Amino acid sequence: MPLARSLSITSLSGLEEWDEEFDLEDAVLFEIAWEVANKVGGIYTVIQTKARLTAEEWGENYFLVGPYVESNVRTQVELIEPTNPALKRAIDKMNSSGCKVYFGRWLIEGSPYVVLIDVAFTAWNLDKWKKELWDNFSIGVPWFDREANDAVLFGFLTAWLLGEYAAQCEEPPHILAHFHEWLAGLGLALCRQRQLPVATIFTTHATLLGRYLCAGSVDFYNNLADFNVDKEAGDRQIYHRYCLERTAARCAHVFTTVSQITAVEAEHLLKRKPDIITPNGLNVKKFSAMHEFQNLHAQSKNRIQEFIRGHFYGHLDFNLDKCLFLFIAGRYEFSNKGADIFLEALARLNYLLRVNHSDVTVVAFFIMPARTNNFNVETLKGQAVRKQLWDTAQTVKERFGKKLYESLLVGQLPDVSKMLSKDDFTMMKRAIFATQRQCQPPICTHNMLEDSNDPILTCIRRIGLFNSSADRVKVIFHPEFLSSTSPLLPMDYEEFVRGCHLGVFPSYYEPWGYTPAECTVMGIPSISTNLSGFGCFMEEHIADPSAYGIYILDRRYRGVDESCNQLTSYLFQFCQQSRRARIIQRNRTERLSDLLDWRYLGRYYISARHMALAKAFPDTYFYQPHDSDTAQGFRYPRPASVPPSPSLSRHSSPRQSEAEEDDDRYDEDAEAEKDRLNIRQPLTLPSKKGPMSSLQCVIHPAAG
Ligand code: G6P
Ligand code: 1S3
Repeated sequence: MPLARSLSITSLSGLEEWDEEFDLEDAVLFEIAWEVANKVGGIYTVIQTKARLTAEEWGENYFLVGPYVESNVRTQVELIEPTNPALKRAIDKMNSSGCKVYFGRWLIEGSPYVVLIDVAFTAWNLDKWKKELWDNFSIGVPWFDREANDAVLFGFLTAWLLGEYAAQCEEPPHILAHFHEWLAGLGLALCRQRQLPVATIFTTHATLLGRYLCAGSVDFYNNLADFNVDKEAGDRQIYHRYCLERTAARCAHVFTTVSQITAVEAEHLLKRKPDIITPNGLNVKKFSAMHEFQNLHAQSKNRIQEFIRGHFYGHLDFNLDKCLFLFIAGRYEFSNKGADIFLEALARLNYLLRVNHSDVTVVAFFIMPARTNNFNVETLKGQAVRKQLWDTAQTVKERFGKKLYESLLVGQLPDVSKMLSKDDFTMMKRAIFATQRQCQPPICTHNMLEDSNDPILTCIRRIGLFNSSADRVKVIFHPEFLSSTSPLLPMDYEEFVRGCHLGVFPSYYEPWGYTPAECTVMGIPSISTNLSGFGCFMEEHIADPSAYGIYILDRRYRGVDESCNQLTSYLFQFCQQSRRARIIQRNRTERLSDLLDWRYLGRYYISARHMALAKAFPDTYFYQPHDSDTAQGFRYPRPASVPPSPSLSRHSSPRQSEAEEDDDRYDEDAEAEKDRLNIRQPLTLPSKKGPMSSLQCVIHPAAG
């Protein structure tokens, strides 16, 4: 009996309605990725956050397929018997033929089913399968490339699973298999070569060659059309990986990528234009109290301030209440992620704040994992000294309180000069002496293994940002991901982001970029670039992004030095905002979160799936392209509270008069309501231009 499953996505604070009636019949969806229940990078976030929506749509017919990694399974997966009879027979058959395939529920939102395959257990097949790969696709994988070997095993095993499932179905099945990234791509190519009844989708989250070329000194975007791709891949010893990636892209019924900029890259490097863009979303948490996220900011900021008190002990000659926390976080790719121009801009900002006698101090955090052998002593000592000062203050406070209480009990006002004893003073003096320090507060919180040639430290040595008293910009490099169990900064990443004022992500190579998106849904402004998928997406969907705290740096049409100046001016402008202006801006930023919610962005995945089913099974499914498939229909207007006149609108970030500075009690509700009403106006500007057109233009040389 065919199941009629379809999804209707309704309006989210003004986003256009979207209804798609599409009868999925008896289709079954397998979503295959190396990062299913296995955190490596951004693809994990895509799969994990999207699961709830996909499970709502596909119910019992949705299965994620990934590698079996015991440590992950122990903490994230509940192993159970397969629920689908045909799938159970397929898994049993594979297990009786020398494989180890597990079935369970992934304990995340949506609790999707997972099929986890132990690739190492079937490594005995590797040579045989490599030969088959060579015979059928002429792709030779060298023995020493462990990741590529895993890709071969995973590919053959997933194709085996899908083939076996098809064979075990009583009726001819309608299988839809969505493969993510080159590591999972071979399974797709094998499905096509074996002519399995499977509709296939391949999503690339970054191209292999793009990442490698950008990390070098190549002028990537201006030469996209001219690269000799085979030679470039060969020169970098990734030709076999590149072939696996390109084969998957070429064989798929539907090929997708996460942003328009990566679509253009894929068209040139993988030689296929994506059929649809599938931007990345997030699971947006909505608080019942409207300003709860502002309170969370204040709470998390207090915790960061505590850390700063310890880190800068003996040098706390700046006002913490006028201190702004900036951060960059992510995979440690120094120039791809823009850490290079961020440091340079910080040096320029330091100069500007000094010459303008600003009372603002900026602390810039670099959270990028590098090789270390643990925290360094000076950093740990800082937190110990802070703790000691706190304990001393508590002891003296208790003694003081006791004396005060005793005096009040006998009906007398205390003699204040006798409230503290000699011992109390000695204890306090000793605590103050302990805060003396001969060195500057450290830049790096850990002992780096490659200290002398680490790119961030080398750059800091060159630009001379050493956390000296005269510096208005201080730098802290934390070369490890954050954790709530850290003895230094016991906060998880989300809490930390909430407590900061601005995320800075001036990437040169960034197919999407989850970090600024995460900032946005937490109401924290961010800087991204027009070379990142996120930046381009926001530019396209928001009339005045900076008014919403979304600063988009131009790295496409400007040289490195010019981009760096622009970044400096964004940072300087940000430092000049009053507290009240920052609060208004955070409210606006948070209002954009619906745009990044899977409930809105999930529609592109849905379209891709319908498109693939209709291509693979034209007798059963029909697909009518939807207007919004180009991801371009909707545009947020300028906030109504931003002055409309051109002369006044130069600063689209909120600004106030001197009298209002630092007053954080203003009518947020009225301001928010004004903007919300504005958003509810009929939405205009559905762009009819093709998905790629905005990128067909000259791009300024980047590397420098
Ligand atoms: C939130 C809190 C306010 C606090 C403000 C600090 O909005 O609700 O009580 O004053 O954060 O903002 P700032 O940008 O100075 O960290
Ligand atoms: C990739 O991860 P990355 O940080 O190596 O995939 C992510 C998810 O699609 C994407 O957000 C990111 O830009 C890519 O680079």
